[in-house]
Amino acid sequence: MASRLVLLFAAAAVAFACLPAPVSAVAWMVGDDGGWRARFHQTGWADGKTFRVGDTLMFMYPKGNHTVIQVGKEDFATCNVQTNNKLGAWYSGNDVVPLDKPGKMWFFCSVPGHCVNGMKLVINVVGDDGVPAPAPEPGWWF
Ligand SMILES: [Cu+2]
Repeated sequence: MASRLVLLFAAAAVAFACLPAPVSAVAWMVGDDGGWRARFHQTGWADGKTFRVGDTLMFMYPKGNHTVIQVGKEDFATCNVQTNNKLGAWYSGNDVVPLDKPGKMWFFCSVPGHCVNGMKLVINVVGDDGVPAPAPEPGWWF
């Protein structure tokens, strides 16, 4: 009986070890401790980071000082805040933005003068496909 139990545990352990490790979603604190702030683009915060579908961006700032507006590429380039061009808009100062599909996302602050002074962020979100699972360690029993 006891040996059968040990066998069961061993089988469970092997089965568990063979499961692919799930890629856990990341909640990105935009700007880290400095938060979403003036001249954000110059910080290079997004450089070298890999944003994936399922992750979230968290924009932290004093409510009323800034905004988070998602726009298209053209409006991002020109800091166009005049028209009804918003793909998304957040104002709470504690804004959680889900990254729900692959592709580029453009954000800026709509407070006058902020975007033109560089308070903007562009990220590239990558999907699950095209990201190969890590190869298993070969021959650990040798
Ligand atoms: Cu701002």
